[in-house]
Amino acid sequence: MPELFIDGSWVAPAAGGTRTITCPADGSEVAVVSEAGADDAVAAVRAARRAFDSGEWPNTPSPERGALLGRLADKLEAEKEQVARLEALDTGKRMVEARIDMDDIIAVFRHFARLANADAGRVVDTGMPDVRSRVVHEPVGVCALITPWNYPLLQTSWKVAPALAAGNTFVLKPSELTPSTSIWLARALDELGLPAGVANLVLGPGATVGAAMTEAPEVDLVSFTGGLETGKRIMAAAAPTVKRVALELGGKNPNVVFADADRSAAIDNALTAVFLDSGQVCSGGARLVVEESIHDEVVAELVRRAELIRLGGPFDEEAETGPLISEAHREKVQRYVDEAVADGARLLTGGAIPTGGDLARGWFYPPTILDGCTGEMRCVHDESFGPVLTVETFSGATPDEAEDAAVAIANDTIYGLAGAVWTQHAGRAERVAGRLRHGTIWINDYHPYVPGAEWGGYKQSGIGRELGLAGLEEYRETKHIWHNTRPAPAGWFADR
Ligand code: TXE
Repeated sequence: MPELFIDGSWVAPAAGGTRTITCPADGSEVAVVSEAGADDAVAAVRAARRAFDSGEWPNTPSPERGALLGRLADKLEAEKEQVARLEALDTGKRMVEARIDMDDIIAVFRHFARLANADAGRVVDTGMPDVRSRVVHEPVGVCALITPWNYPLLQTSWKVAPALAAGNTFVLKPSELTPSTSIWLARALDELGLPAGVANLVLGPGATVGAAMTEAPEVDLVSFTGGLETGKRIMAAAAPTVKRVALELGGKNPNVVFADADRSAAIDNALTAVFLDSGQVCSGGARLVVEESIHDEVVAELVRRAELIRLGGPFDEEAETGPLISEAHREKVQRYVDEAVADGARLLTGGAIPTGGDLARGWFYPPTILDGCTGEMRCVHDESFGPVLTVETFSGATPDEAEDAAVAIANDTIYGLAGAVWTQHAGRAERVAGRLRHGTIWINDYHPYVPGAEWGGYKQSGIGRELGLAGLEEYRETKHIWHNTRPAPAGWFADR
């Protein structure tokens, strides 16, 4: 069966293209899937338009829309192991992480299943007894959903679940590198009886398929998660038809450690912050900003622990993290490290591609720590999106000055997705959390999130929010309805 899902049918690409998907951990073939062209994307967008304009889904009662998402969560729960395996093979990540991703995805579907019939609108008091004024929510329309490769089905669930809960139709384009779980999703929605044309799936490269979706005049909203440069291109492509855009464009996230922090918790979490999923996490804590007085001790311990981290493929029970997504991505990470060293950063560990044993078959890169970094270095202000920790220090003649210095460094970035502060001083924790210009702040923790809380970036990390209630509102229009129950002439212009 071909893997494009357009207007309720599984169809082959018009030009008959295919793509071989390989596992980044060992280069083995995972699948050969259909590869769409721009024409297929346009056909999918038009199907979604028809399903929105004349189909039943936008007018399906919201509790029914929510119930479908609940059944989708049940289905994923039942098929969790199989879907986790698909995700692990496409991304190279360990099965244990893929299973955690599945649990997160189930929670996301359930969150939006619950929200589907929440917050239906509100009545506005006009102060006029004969006028009923109310604000109602309606679906935005046709959504183009474009997702990346690091958390393929999770990022997709953040978009598909609210899009469906709000009554929209959509065309989904996953990363060309990791399509398998999006194919599972389209099959699941088909089996659950979603009307034809509501959910459409096209597979293929961003430059052709993705661009056709963002340019199509029939699309009302583009929701994109990916790199900053692609995000700018998408905004520009959406501009001529003034589409709504929702963008999550990654971050360069500071992890600020004060001298009074719980040392062992701060060090242990600093490792997870940056090396989880080999650094391919938009909220990864790739910038350690540490108070000078504890720098040596913290960094020495980080280096010791980083060198203990075991790399391996999806089914290696001993492995603690996996490969990078592709050879091209690994080369990019290596360039950042080489350039940092040339700029004066001190390479304390890592920094070289493994050449022996099983690791040589995949796109592995070792946990890497660069000390003596400054804000001018590209490795500090650009997203390397690999297992690379840069270390910057701060100090001050007084505690307040140290606090100001830490905040200044942590905010010195064009991004603003996430950050953390480690201190046992409650007042300092709150003050710093309040001053950091990032969309998520962890105090004495790193990485956890819940579907009930909004996620998204300040500054160039993006536009809009996913999850929470705002994550549903992205997919809703707001309409004001004014009803005069006692019509009368306005009398503004004279009746001559
Ligand atoms: O991402 P792209 P890439 C960052 C990270 C990484 C960099 C580049 O720094 O190194 O981005 O990664 C589709 N019109 N993040 O090149 O290009 C593409 O097909 C429409 C952060 O893999 O942004 C894929 O489906 N779509 C991030 C999706 O965009 C286009 C996660 C993401 O790919 C397109 C991943 C176009 N012109 C990478 N060009 C995060 N925020 O978590 C590409 N695409």
